[in-house]
Amino acid sequence: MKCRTCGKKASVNMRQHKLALCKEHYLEWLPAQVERFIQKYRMFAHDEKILVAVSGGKDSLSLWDILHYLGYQADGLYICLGIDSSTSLGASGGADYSAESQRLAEQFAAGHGLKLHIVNVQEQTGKTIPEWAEASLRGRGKPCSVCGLVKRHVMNRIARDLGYDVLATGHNLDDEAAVLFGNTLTWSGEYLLRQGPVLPATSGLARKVKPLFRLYEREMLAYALLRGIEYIYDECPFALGSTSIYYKELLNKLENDRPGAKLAFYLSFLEARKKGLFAEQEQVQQELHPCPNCGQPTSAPGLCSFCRMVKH
Ligand code: Q46
Ligand code: ZN
Ligand code: ZN
Repeated sequence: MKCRTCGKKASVNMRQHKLALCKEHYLEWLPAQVERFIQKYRMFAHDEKILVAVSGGKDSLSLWDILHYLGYQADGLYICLGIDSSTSLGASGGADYSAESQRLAEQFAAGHGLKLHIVNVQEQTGKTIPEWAEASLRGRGKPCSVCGLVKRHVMNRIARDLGYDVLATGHNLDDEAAVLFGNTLTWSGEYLLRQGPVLPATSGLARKVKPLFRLYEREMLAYALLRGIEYIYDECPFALGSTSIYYKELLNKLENDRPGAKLAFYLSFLEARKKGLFAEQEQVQQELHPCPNCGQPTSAPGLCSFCRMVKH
């Protein structure tokens, strides 16, 4: 297989794009793609301040790397969840997941001269994520819903308090297609409506964007490896056995037989939405009001779910 640009031996072959590239040209191609999507979906401009949610994994670190390379003003935010080897709740392995991912995020920031904000959930709320999950779920189920709630709250707060215009996350096409697949199986109109590469700023919350949403997981993996980015290889121990991993595997089977199917699935959804497939749901948007404690918009009467959880 030869590089389409220079004819040298290719390092990455992308069947879905009928494109093979050598290392040098792949490392030029991928950021150029990201720039094209930033423009096409009007994610942000060069004079805006961007906050990248960095987990220490390959996608978020690569996103930060690419935005820096493209000349955007992007700072990082690492949220320490307190997931370590003492974590119970049925998770196996993942020894010191949080400590190791924080070390890698800090190492990346220092190596590139970038600013990284660090928020420690335990210091801020008195408990780690597994402890919050234990307290609110009493050992039933995974801590992921609590974790998602806390991460969203912290990201919104930091973006608002420090004056960031945009919050960027490293979700790739495989992540987005798996969520879409799950929402489509149940035709969850409300969730489908909230899916997309750009969530406009509302009620004092920064705009949320996913600049990698059209890139396949394996394209991102190739980028991180070829760029020599050191990232945490293990997933969070609570991700093991999740339905989203199962959906990813199903979609990979489909992709294997029909290269490009995953991307087509996601892009057709965006197209259908643009044509008004969910117009009805769009009209019954929930009324939001600011939480009397933290000021973040919420649909719940009284305190938002985060403040309710932390106050108890
Ligand atoms: S970090 Fe948190 Fe994920 Fe771990 S506890 Fe679940 S939600 S799996 S992206
Ligand atoms: Zn080449
Ligand atoms: Zn609140």
